[in-house]
Amino acid sequence: MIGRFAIVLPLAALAVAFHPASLNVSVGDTVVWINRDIVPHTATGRGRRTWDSGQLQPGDSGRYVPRRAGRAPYTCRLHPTMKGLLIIGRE
Ligand SMILES: [Cu+2]
Repeated sequence: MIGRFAIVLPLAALAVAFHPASLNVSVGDTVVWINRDIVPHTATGRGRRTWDSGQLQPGDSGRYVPRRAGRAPYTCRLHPTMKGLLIIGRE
C-alpha cells in the first residue's frame, strides 16, 4: 500500500537536523519534509538521485516520490552538515 511519510525539520536547539535522519519507505510512497524551524532549509538529493525541494521557508513543506528502489542520501543545500537518508524498498 502506498503511504505517506513525514520528515520534520524541528525548531533547532543545538544542531539542525532531519527527523528522522534515516527513513525506510517504498517505491511510490510520498515523503514530505515539513519545516518547523525559523530559517529556510532544503531537501536535496546527493549523488545519482537528484531532486531538490527548493527553499522551504518556515511552515513550508516539500515532497518527493521515489520511483526506484535503493538508497537515497540527501542534504540541505543551505546547511551541508545536515544529512538524511531514504532507504527505498520495492513496493
Ligand atoms: Cu538547512
